[in-house]
Amino acid sequence: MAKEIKLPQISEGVDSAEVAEVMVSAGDTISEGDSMIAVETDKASVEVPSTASGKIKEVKVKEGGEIKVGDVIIVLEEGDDDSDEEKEASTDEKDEDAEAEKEQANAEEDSDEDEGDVEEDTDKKEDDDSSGDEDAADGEEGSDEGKEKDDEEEDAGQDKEVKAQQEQPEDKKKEDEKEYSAVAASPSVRRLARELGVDIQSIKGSGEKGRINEGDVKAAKSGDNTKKQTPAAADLPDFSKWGSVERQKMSSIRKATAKSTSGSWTQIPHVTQFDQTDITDLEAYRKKMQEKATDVKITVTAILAKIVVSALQRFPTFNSSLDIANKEIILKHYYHIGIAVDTEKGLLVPVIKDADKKSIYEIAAEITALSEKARDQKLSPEEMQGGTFVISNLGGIGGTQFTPIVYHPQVAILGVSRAVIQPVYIDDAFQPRQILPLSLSYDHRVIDGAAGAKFLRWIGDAIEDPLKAILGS
Ligand code: CAO
Repeated sequence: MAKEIKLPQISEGVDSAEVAEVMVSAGDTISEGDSMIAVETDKASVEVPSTASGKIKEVKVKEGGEIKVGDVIIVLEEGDDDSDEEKEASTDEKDEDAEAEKEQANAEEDSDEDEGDVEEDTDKKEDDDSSGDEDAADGEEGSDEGKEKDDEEEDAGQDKEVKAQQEQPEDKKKEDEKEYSAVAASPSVRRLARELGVDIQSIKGSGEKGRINEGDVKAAKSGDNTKKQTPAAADLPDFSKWGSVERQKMSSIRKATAKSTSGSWTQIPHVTQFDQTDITDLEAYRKKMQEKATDVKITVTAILAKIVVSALQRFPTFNSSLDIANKEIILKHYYHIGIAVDTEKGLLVPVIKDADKKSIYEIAAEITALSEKARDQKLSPEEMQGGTFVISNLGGIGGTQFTPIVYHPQVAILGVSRAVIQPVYIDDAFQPRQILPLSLSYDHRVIDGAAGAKFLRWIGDAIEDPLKAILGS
């Protein structure tokens, strides 16, 4: 009898996840509790065990795909609950031809599905492209109508090129997927590979038709049984030619950071403005505040969050997003400040909601609570959403200056480096003052250089002389 094994609720508030690894294939015999797939969410990476035993009739998920709670992962033929390795091996061998046929059929089915995806994606890209072309046209003189026909012909040619460029990686993806589904190994062998941290895709199987056994995995771990990485696979040279290398899977946080930073970097024309401010008096004030607050640590970041909110209220464009398709700037009337937090697994940016309505004490307590949650990987998606501006304080770690990347779809980010005591010439004499370096990166489509310099100077002035900043000189 066929039984469908579905994705259970992985964790609270998480309804979908990315399939990071498929550990089983059609024809494998699996026992209850054996891992079928590994999924990754923003918060964690989880292996999903089977809730029944039997022989796998069909694997319904693909590596890299999205899966929702309740979606079918595998279809089992129940009753074949024999986890004995010997039997498993002979069953595997007997079924190998049928399995290969099934894999071939699956691969063909997948490639049909993929073709649908390519068309859908291409259509979407065409839409995106047309808005991009519109923007480009806007920047030119003359009527759009008069140019329309020429533009259409030109666009058709460009679209063909875009399609051709897009289809290439898709074809390669199909090839990669076929290769993945062609890896033949039992669940116990796959488990061993995971335990040893060996990428099963890279192992050359010594069994019949390239089947991978335990010995192959162990040999791969010691480094002498891996398939040669073709440079084309990742568009990289074979680094192992020059010395020993190790491949590490990117964590979900690393993947999310890679996606968001490269999206921001490619979409946003960045400018970074540098400045510095004398934080000596503010530090003295902070220490006084700290004496009154025994249960919360008043930090530079918390005070800066409050000052930044005042700056955003005076310079509303910095608290906006650009809607390029509609050629509008969306000004937000709320002040949700993201705080970049360094965690063992990578960068996370929890958000202090309505920072304008909170005291420095409340903001300080919230930063402590959210950064602890971030480091324990306990942040909920809501706690990381809705930010309007980010503060990235690297000063506790060190460095003299850095250029932060704007957090798309926001338009600006404040970088804070390490405050150091420096001699400053005041009233005909050098005096030791604590100087805090600041850097502001912004989207030049929305913010001009003069505005960037004024915004950052206002923050510097507010730190040095709050009364002057608030009341004006
Ligand atoms: N200059 C000098 N010292 C600083 C400082 C600065 N700019 N900022 C903080 N410090 C000091 C603090 O005073 C504190 O010293 P004490 O322990 O002696 O009191 C120490 O550094 C540690 O600060 P903290 O971490 O307790 O508190 P914080 O509010 O300043 O920082 C947080 C909180 C979450 C911003 C920080 O822990 C963090 O993760 N920073 C890294 C952010 C990051 O990775 N950014 C890069 C993102 S890429 O754009």
